[in-house]
Amino acid sequence: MAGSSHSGSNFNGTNDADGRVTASFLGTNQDLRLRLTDFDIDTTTEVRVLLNGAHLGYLTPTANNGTGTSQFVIPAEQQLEGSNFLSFVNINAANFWGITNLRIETIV
Ligand SMILES: [Ca+2]
Ligand SMILES: [Ca+2]
Ligand SMILES: [Ca+2]
Repeated sequence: MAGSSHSGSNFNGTNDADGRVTASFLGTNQDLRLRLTDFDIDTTTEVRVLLNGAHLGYLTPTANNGTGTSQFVIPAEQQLEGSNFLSFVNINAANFWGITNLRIETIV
């Protein structure tokens, strides 16, 4: 995973220009949970999340210019063997937003 680095626009000095950030993880045969810290998510549809190109959900809104937490379940049957790709896509590349602290956990 991308780990604790910051991605996005105007989030701790980030300047992503196209509103799109990607990350990858290795597939497993278990259900997984993706957790991350998000920044300045102003609406329920500001940032869409895709798993291997398929819709997974949206980042959870935060206070204006604030941080929050988003989490998603990634069922075993939606994972590919080997590399899996997550895309975070802002509805408007000019928006301020960000993600950090991406973590993939096994659901026990
Ligand atoms: Ca980008
Ligand atoms: Ca925003
Ligand atoms: Ca804002």
